[in-house]
Amino acid sequence: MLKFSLIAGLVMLQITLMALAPTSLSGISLIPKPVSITSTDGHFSLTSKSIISYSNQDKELKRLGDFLAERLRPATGFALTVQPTGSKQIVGNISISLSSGDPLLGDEGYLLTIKSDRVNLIARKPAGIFNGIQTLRQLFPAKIECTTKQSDLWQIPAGEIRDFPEYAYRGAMLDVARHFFQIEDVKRYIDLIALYKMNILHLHLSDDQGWRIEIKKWPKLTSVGGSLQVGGGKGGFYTQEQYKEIINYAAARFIVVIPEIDMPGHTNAALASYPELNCNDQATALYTGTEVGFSSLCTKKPITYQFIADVFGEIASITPGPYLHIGGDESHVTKLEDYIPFVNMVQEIVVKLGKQVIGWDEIALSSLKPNSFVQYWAEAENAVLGVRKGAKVIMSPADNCYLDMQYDSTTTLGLHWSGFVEVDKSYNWDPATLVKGISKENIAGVEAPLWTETMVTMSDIEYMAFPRLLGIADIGWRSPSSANWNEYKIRLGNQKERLKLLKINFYPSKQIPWAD
Ligand code: IFG
Repeated sequence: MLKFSLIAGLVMLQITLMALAPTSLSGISLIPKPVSITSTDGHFSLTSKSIISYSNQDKELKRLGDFLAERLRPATGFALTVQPTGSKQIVGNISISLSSGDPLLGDEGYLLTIKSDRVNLIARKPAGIFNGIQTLRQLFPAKIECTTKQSDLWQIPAGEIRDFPEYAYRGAMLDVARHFFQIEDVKRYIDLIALYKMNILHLHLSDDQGWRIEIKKWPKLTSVGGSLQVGGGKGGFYTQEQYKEIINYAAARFIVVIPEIDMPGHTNAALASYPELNCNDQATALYTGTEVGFSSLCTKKPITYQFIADVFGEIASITPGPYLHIGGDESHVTKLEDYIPFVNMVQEIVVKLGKQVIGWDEIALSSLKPNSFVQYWAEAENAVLGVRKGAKVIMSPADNCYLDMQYDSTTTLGLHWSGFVEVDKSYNWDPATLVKGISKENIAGVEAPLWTETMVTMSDIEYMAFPRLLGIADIGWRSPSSANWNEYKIRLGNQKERLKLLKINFYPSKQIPWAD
């Protein structure tokens, strides 16, 4: 009798769980929204016997197979061994392989085919496999993100997802200068932006309140300039070894790090560290307030350019990515006739180092080097000027993308100089039509800056970045024709359990129908 009731109970559990499983592949809420999803009958079940196989004895694919296995093992409790293809093929396999068969997929796209007996993930490049893995994670029930074994049915409805990004540059910026964030927080931010297929991390490494990267030739930049932060608390900085650790952690997730050393403005930390960088040869006091636009390197002094060459020289030598960000914003105390030749000189230094220049939109006032990017944040006419001078634009309009803008007047963190930015405002904009004179072919992509004048902890960062960052990630990836707030807000609401299981301290906006 007991045996019978036990079996009956298990059958009931199976039926209940089956009932909860999504009925079709296209019924699953994915962010970013894939380009195309085709549902077919049946479903794939991951079981304790499943293995992850990778093709061509490719060590990068082996690493990606391990990355996938490490994300699926905790919640499933399955061994999920990672083996080269050719080992015995059993039902329940996940196979990953490279194939140049589908040119439209580009470097970051993928083809994910889910059949009842196997899942095949194909891409032209490893980055595509990585993006397919992020989608695969979202196809399993949200409990896949648990760190302990769950008694869930690890099923995915059958079908096919063919996917590739709209923009090549899909970024998030983290200001570690106003408040310093330890390397663990930066790595967590990298993990979180990678979940949503972002591929750029722009680190704002210096400002009036702090210098956060070791420069061996100018050690007081960190010993003095890195000692404090907004509010007067203990600051901090990354040694070059730690910076390289961040670079490698990001690279393993196909994220390029863009270091920014802001100049000529936003430089009080440097000016407080070295008297000779000041026109009057007197070091300024360290600054722990939140005003902007009051500082400037001394554009007249040759030592200023030696300083810049040393700084960017050391940073370029430990930055594999092609870009250096020179800032250039809010140089309110630098005369325009000094600002323009200064920015021209800095661009020469960057290009001599073999890197591409990125700057905030004000740098468009200078004569831009080829292959430069202007980052549109406040003045559309600067960005349009940049386009006229042959630059590409990174779209970061403060009205939509600044994650430090308060959601509304009750938000205790953040600022509101660019207005309140609720979740709909960060989603309801189209980079390709926002500014007259800037069209799709002028745009490198999108970036969501997070300034930290008012943010002290990772929890603060998560509260302001999530869920708005997901909308900007969606804009960067999806095809523009799929822009639809009423559809998106439901898709976002269905991410609730996943966000909670990832322990993300997200803002539960009232605009979103958060799923139970
Ligand atoms: N503008 C400043 C940032 C920061 C921001 C806060 C840019 C390019 C206001 N410059 O945004 O340093 O203070 O919202």
